[in-house]
Amino acid sequence: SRDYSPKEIEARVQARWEADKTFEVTEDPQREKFYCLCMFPYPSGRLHMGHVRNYTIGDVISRSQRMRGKNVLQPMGWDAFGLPAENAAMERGVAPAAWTRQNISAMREQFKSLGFGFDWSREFATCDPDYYRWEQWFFTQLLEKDLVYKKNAVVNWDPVDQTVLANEQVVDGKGWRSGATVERREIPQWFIRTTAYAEELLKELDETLGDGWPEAVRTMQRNWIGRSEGVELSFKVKDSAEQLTVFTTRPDTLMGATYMAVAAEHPLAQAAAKDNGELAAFIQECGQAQVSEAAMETMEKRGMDLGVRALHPITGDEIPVFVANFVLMGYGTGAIMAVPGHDERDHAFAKKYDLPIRQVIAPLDGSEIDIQDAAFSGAGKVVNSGEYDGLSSDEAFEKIAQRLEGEGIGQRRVNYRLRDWGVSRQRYWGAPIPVINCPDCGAVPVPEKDLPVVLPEDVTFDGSGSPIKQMPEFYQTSCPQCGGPAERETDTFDTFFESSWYYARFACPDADRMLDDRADYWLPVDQYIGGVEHAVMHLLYARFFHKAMRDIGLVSSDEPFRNLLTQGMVVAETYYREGEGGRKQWINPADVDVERDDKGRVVTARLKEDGQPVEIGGVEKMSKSKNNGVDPQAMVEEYGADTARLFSMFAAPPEQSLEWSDAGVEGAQRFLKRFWRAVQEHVAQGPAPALDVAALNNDQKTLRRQTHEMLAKADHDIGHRYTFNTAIAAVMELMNAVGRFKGDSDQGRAVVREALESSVLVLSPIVPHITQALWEALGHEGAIVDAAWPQHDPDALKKDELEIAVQVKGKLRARIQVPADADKQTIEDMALADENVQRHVEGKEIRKVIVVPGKLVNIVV
Ligand code: ANZ
Ligand code: ZN
Repeated sequence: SRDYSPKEIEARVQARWEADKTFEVTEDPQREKFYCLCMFPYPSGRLHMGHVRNYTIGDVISRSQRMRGKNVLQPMGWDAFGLPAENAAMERGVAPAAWTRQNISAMREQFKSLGFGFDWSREFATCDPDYYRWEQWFFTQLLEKDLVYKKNAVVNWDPVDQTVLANEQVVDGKGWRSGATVERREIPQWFIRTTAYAEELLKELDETLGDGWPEAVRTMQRNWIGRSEGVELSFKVKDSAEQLTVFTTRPDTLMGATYMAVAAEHPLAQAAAKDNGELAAFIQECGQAQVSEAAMETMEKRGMDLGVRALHPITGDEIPVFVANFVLMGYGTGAIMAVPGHDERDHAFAKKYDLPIRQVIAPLDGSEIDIQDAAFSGAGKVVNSGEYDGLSSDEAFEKIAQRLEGEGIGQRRVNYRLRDWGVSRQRYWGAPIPVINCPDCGAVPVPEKDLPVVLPEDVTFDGSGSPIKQMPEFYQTSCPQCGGPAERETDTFDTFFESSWYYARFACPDADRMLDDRADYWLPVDQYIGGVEHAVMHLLYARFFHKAMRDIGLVSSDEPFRNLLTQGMVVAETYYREGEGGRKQWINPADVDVERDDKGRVVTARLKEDGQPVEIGGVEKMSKSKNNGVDPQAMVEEYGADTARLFSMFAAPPEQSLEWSDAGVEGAQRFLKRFWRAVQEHVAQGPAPALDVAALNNDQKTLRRQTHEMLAKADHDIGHRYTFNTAIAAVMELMNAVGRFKGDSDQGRAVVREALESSVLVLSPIVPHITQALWEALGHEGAIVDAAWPQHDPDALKKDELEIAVQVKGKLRARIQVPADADKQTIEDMALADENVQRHVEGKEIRKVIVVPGKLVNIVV
């Protein structure tokens, strides 16, 4: 048919992939594998444009790698546990499991309509008991290896709803449903000893991942792990047998320590508060404020003197000990030696409480500073420190550390900011933690033969706590060790637990163990693609899991994701009207008519419905809250999947943000129509004869050269650089050249055919449906994804003639065509023979002719 009809083509091509199981792959040790994975979605019910972009990038890479002959795995599944299902259940009175499974079905259909080449035979959802049974098993293995432990940790407690709240459910310190002030409660929770792998997690960032991960992500992980080298040293406490141990990264500043500070939870503070009501009240207050580390930097520093005095290890001076709100119990030893001259927080605190500030480090450049005014936190030269004066910070670090070690009161230490991973959640919709609490034996892991601990799915969910905490039939059981009555854990895993190993399970989704041999065929993932918002937690937990799986003997690689691509956001214009009380009512861009200036900026916007102006809010990330999302489903229905895919690959390179534009979408559609017509018109003239390179005339040679220039560029851009937009642009340019090309001669048709076929092949990973149809129209059988990726012919790139600029006295006077292999003298002669050049040199003496072969001739007169 002559007209481009995406609906019909896409349905037909997708049905064929399904019937032929085109994307189902098996392990083949003879072939090089390529595992391409996009971060799997949370099944919210509908795809958004961010998904379309993410999965199209993965699909383009997968398909092009397959055309390069690799055995490509591209699986898909569902990150199915989590809070939104509980919220939806409450709003709609449907069980989280049923809601989740409905959403999965709807989204699976959407994925299929977009034409992603997923191996659906490997699909699973993390809420499938067959999946989570293995992470329950893995947890028991970690327990055996002492990589899991239980300790008290703080949760948000809603005293009215009598339930633990997730951080997202605490709004301005109040429970989101009850409105009650949230309390901090300590309850026993399970922790994974991620810190046991801190050193390796850090080291591999530079080694294995150094060339495959974006620098920004590696930096974020490095900071999150936060390695610092310092000294742990103990101060004597006056009139006491106690010692006060601190961690410092700056032992070189020891002579500048003028006070000490401890966290509210520190035993020394707790002891001092026993007979000091005011202090006890202050400590209580400190404990209530929940502060992030970032807030810690900026918040007001507050504290109280404990009345305790420490003794300086070198001078023996008495120095006061404070409790301070900027010292964290969870880091180092929960106590610091404060050096207000050289630490900003210590300085602010000293100013407030009028504590002495001493300068012990001077800037290396000799500049004068006023230490009472501001802390100097850099390294420098030691001053006011007796025998250490004159040393550099580094030298003093060494000398003082040695001295403290010699005296047995100090110890060099490496500290990490990384915390162990608390995995207990007091929520329903998650994988049950496989532990049974026995009054006699304590916490006993559920034995392998009793796994999985299945989460009951047929529950009514009203939000007043997890249903399984109210189901004796779930939690009443007997102890696997002594057989006595016991109770199951009713907490579930943090959902990051599921997403930490799904990539490995895709290799062997039906294995009757956690992983089998197939894992080592496919792993590591060759290309992982997802949002930069997962730079730290997900990607760090998955790396931890991989190493722990390796040490249990399940995989042999060290890292899960060899290469990482973090795609940019999808952004769009926002529009609004002022509602009551000045509140903005966001209007969907689809409901707005706009006029733009010649730079494409919106100048006026009117509501379609009433023609009245609306406010222009600027370009922001597509989101529900700004109502600026575009529904991919509607777009696929209107234009087809190929247009959606082409637009999202053409509008920006993957790592940058992509701005939605109706004009861009229409442009993409227009191009596909032209492309379709060009191939169909060519085909309608009957088969083209075989290409005879030796018989081509100049125009034919030029078109052929343009084809091969496109191929060379596309190969690099799609296969290596992942800048799909520039590859698409190269094809568009070539199609323009084909449009201008005249020649119905046999060889003319042969070079056109080569140009069209090359374009169809190159675009096929991006727009797989239309190219499949055109591939067939060009007389080929089989799936285009099984065709070989086209390679350019280096000979075709050679130009017979080159264009050279001719300048007279530095001014451009002519452009001449010279044979590519012409020598300097020939070029000079040809330049001087040019008519226009002659006119400018006439009657003047030629002093010098400079020839830059391949580029230019400059004539000096
Ligand atoms: C004396 C000193 C002098 C410090 C100076 C800094 C600068 P990083 O690099 O992040 O590891 N510190 C130690 N434990 C703390 C805690 N629990 N809460 C708050 N601060 C704590 O930081 C280590 C530095 O942070 C340590 O070195 C300590 O202050 C502080 F010119 O000791 B320093
Ligand atoms: Zn027991």
